[in-house]
Amino acid sequence: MSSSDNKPERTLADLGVTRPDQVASLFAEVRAQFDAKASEDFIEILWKEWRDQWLGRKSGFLSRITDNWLKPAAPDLKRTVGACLNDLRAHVEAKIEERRLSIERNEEEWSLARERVDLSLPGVIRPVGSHHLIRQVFQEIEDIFVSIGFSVVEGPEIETLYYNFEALNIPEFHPVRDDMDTFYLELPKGALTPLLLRTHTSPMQIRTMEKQKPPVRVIVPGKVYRRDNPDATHSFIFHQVEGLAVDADITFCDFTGTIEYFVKQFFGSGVKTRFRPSYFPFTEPSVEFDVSCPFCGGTGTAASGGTCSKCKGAAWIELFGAGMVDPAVYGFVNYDARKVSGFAFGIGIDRLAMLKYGIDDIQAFFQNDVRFLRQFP
Ligand code: FA5
Repeated sequence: MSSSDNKPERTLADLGVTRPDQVASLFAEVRAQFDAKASEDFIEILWKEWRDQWLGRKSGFLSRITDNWLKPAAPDLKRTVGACLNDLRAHVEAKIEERRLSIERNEEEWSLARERVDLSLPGVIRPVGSHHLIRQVFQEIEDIFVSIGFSVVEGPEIETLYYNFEALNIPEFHPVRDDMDTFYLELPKGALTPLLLRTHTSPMQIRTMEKQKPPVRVIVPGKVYRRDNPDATHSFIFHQVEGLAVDADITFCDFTGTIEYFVKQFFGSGVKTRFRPSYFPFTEPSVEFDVSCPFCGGTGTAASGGTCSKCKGAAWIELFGAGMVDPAVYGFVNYDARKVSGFAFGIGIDRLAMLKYGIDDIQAFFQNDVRFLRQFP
């Protein structure tokens, strides 16, 4: 009922209603107005407002009709007003309840619809991370060496001069230090010994032998640091895997056989290895291992007929340094050089990975460009 149409606020006498048929048509008018509203769409809050407007105890339309129409009605109209009011009340209450139920039903349907799981919808794709290629190559190498009896150990990246140089037979003014004179840590005044970021994983040869009596068979994967200017094959952080085997009767044949086994497992049985004399202060004799170029099949000629771009026509690619452990090193770890022998190697992992996976620039490993990383899931 509109507020301008405030008939329930006035008495029947005021409204000029004096006959029962006028009463009936007045109630019909009120009922029509109620019905017009009852067919509208309700949300719960509007339904409550509507309910109170009609059924509110004091100011609801039905209470106003009771007070203003029924109570003061002339005796000859009272019966008709009473009957019409009862009809109207029953109608209003039933309709209001009906709408309440329908609101409740709608809400249930809504919440069911909201909660319904549509299994036909595409799933949420959560990107799964993967290991960095360097980590994967570490794993490949570890698997190969573990399968022939080596164990994996790790060591500190911050080293003393003793482990990084001296115990490896590199005394203070040895020219080899020039390449490796590298990142020193700023220490508080009075610190006992300078510390540096290790330049190779070889200090772990010493740390391992200090802890363990022969036989020793370990590999040491890890990060190393050098003051090298970055270019396509140099980085100031890179990765190595150190290897060390020491026992009562290890020979040069054991050494080359082990390396050959590793290289064939890693690159495939088609590759050949060779070694050339080299020099490291902590191995004697020292060698550089080369592998026949896996890209041109060790011919130096690319499939197109031109020079192989990977080995530059040399047919061989330098792999890593190695050698038989220099007896002088055993002196630093209290091994009896007359009773033991062994070999050691230090593989540069970044260059090895570049070679195997055809990567042209070492810097790609450190740039974290997902377009690069995604190529090695
Ligand atoms: C050494 O570091 C010796 N410790 C290896 C060794 C261990 C010899 C045990 C004998 C016995 P070298 O300086 O050559 O050796 O480095 C080993 C490998 O590290 C190189 O073959 C190369 O693959 C890699 N490497 C060296 N410098 C860099 C650099 N700046 N960036 C990326 N890789 C490097």
